Amino acid sequence: MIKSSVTVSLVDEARGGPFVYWDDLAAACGKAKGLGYDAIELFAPGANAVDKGELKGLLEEHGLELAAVGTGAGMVIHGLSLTSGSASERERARGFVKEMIDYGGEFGASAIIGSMQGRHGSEVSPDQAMGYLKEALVDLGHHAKAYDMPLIYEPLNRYETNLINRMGDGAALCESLGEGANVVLLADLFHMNIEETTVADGVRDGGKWIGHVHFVDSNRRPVGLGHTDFGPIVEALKDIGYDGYASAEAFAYPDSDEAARLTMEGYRRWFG
Ligand code: LER
Ligand code: MN
Repeated sequence: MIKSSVTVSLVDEARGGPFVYWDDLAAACGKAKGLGYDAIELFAPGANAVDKGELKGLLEEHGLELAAVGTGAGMVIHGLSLTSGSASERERARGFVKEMIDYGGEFGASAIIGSMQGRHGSEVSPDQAMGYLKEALVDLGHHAKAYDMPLIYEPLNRYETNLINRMGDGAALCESLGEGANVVLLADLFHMNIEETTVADGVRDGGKWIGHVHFVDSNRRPVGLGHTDFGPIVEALKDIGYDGYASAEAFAYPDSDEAARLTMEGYRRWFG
């Protein structure tokens, strides 16, 4: 059974980014429950941003799960990257992610490596960057084992990373690390719309490695407001036996409430 989730951002520096609810966690939890969501996905400034007791209380009050926690604040606030040319910065990046793994882990939620993967460039060759990325994923996947949760790695479109853009390459990376590395893939339907031959083929290429889905339309607006043909994608997700979250990571377009409502309508149509 694929479950529904909606993103909540508390990161001021990410304003305008693809998150449905903003700023007010308590209000977002109330609204998510009101629409029938199973979970929220939290994008927070860091592991100390929301008191764990407060989050636990809100989740319990509204009968919600924590689907996953983002780690991108390490990049957007602190400029950290797991593939930086500086060893000390790579170490700080890993430290930031480990704190987020520890935070989410207590709620049974995985941490997501998206923009924290960084990119290769003048100081770091493509081979070096891939080496750093693999080392980091192995270390962080190992760290996540303490919570019996996998680490989620997200291939991004070419404008956000030059490391891994397609599900097939992500699957090859996971394959090279092995099952024991405890790393799964995030299939973000927006990035895939840019990079894959067809999004459904991308889902099949990711196959058993896909552990999380960002459920969004072609233009990063809520499901139903772009040109994505969801039928074949949903078919492919069923074929690979996916049973994680369909998490609304979309622009708050036309506003947060409508984006959340439209995504739930799409979720019920495609997975209900
Ligand atoms: C970034 O574009 C993205 O899709 C997020 O899920 C990662 O931080
Ligand atoms: Mn995403």
